[in-house]
Amino acid sequence: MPNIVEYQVQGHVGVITLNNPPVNALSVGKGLLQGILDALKEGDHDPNVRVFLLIGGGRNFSGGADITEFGKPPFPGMATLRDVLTYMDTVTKPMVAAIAGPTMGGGLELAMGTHYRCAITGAQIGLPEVKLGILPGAAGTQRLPRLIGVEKAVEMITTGEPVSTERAHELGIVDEIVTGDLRAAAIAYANKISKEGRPVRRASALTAKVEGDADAFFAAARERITREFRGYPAPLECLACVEAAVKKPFPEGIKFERERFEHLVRTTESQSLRHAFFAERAANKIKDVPEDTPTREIKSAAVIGAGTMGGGIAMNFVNVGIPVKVLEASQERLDKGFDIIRRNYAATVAKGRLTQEAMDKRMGLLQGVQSYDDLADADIIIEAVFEEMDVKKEVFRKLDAVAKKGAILATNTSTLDIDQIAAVTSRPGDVIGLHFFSPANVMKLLEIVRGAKTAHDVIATSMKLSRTIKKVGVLVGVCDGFVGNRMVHAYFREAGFLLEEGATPQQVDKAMEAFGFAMGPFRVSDLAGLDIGWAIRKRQAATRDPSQRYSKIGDLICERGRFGQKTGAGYYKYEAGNRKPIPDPEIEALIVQASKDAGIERREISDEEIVARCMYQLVNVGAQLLDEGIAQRASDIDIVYLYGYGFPRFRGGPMFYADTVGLPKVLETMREYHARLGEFWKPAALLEKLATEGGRFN
Ligand code: 3H9
Repeated sequence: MPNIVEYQVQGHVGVITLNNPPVNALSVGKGLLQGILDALKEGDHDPNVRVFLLIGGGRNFSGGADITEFGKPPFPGMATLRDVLTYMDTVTKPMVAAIAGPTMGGGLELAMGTHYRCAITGAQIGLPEVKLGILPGAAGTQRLPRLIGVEKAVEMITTGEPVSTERAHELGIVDEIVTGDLRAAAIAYANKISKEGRPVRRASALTAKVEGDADAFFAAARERITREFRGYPAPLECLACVEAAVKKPFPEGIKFERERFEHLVRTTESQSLRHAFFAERAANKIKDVPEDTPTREIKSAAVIGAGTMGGGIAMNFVNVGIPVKVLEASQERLDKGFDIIRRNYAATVAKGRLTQEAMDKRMGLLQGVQSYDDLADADIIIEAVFEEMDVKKEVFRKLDAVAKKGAILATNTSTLDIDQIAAVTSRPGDVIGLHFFSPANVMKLLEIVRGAKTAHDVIATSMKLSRTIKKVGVLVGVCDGFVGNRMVHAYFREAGFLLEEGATPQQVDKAMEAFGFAMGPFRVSDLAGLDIGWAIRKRQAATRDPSQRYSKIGDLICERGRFGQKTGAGYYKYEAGNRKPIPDPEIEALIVQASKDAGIERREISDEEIVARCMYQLVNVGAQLLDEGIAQRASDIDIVYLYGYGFPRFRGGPMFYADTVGLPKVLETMREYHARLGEFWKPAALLEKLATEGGRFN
């Protein structure tokens, strides 16, 4: 193992190499920053050293500060990034940074503390701190606007989006693009700087300028950011720091930035966003399927069904260059399905987000077929047919007969028992659930459902596939509705009870939207369509326990032919060609009557109660899923909600939200609801346990 920082003098270049795989996070605790500081001091006193080079030992320069150290006690006696940068501003020999791979956050701040930056093609260069609910806290908000101008710096810092090597060169972050072996090229560049006698160039000595009226620029930016980033405090704080770069001298700007950083890092929003970052990565890890499990090759795919779901699923594959055969019963249905896909791509082309050439290439990778025999050579086959057990079983019997050995047989079911489906085949190990969320070409979540007999390499391949097709895969077990839908069922049910007790659809929606959801439950229902749920409820009516509370409001609305936006009316009414929901007195009258018929006296319901009741239903079912082992870990449930249900990221996911509220408080409220509202409110055993023991879900 090389030292975390290696210092070598090559000719007259003091080369400081960062070795902290996998991303060269700038760890204080492991001594990486202390190592850089020591090396700089040593070279500073060495007359043989004329120029410094900072370079990453692995594939990248640095991914930034070590996020795992945030919120931890400081490491006394160890240098921090700010200590290193303060010292760098006193160094009188030129310093060069060699940028490669992801060079982000503190990594870029360190590079901006040097005097010259060279970079190799393929780097991703940015200040993504805002995505973690913080701001660049090591002078990034002060140096970047001085280097590239205020407008562009505001854009980069408030969105957190990285730029390419070439763009960074255009902007003035990178001075020289180098090719070939980075180390050799960077040493040559450093030597050139030294030989030409180029001076030290401190970004801190430059002036951050706004083109035009600075006050007007910041006022407009503040207004836009407030509107765009509702619920997120960091973007506005980033802007305030850039404004300080314009209006205050460098040392004062740094002081201001530091204060705002310290404030943000403690906010619940930042804790939630950092949780989401690690949760997303943890979801890739499966307890009994090690990371080195061999995977099967997926070079071709097949989708059964060219409906909205099947078409959306197929698009994911052709988007990444994997050819797909789409099976339908008739040419007419194939034509209809392909037409929708074509229109979908054409809309993207019209918006300038896809070239016509790329669209043609993708369409060319789609092939319509009408016989199961045509699926024989596919590496993976995903069925997206009608959600009915017998239909699915029939499809799998046919697949078992035609699919090649080793093909993965996947079902897109959102509720049905994978084990029953697998049991009709002679190869249950090859069967898995791949639950895409609608619209399947847009939604990032992929619930990967393992059956009792699903083979480990099929699980590993599916997890890898989720990344290939740019989805976030979460492994779950078999139960009715899996993780996402089982939880959301309780959420919608509760929203219905709230109507019965005194709320209106618009009040519930407004409360949940103020909480952070893009749309409240009734707007979502109207968008998705009410008829499918109604059909399911009618099928289940015979087996429903009559002693359990049941709100009829959803059924009554459907009985009037109101199926949501597609029929121009649902919980709301809609004007033709307009998606804006309009509260409808007819629905309010229907709800009031329904309360009366159910013998419920309507009352004033606070927004706080609406949020608590909807959210804690999610949390309670989440706790049951954990207890039953359907979800591997609480953070997986959070990821399902963040990527599948538009859960506000700044709240970290339902389980993390419960942790931030405090489980004893959640439990106390649930017990109160249990006494008042009945069995659906019985606290889950795991919640009882954790709340009593002072534990957390995460
Ligand atoms: C900052 O810099 C603050 C300063 O302004 C101020 C300081 C005073 N720290 O994503 P991957 C881990 S804030 C700790 O799968 P990729 C990650 O958890 C920071 N750990 O790789 C994972 O661990 P595991 C600003 C980190 O190639 C492993 O590395 N920087 C960090 O797909 C591999 O990660 C950012 O926000 C970190 N900074 O993508 C950048 N970064 O294997 C955050 C990664 O145990 N990082 N890990 O699951 C990223 O965006 C991506 O990781 C990156 C690589 C693009 C770098």
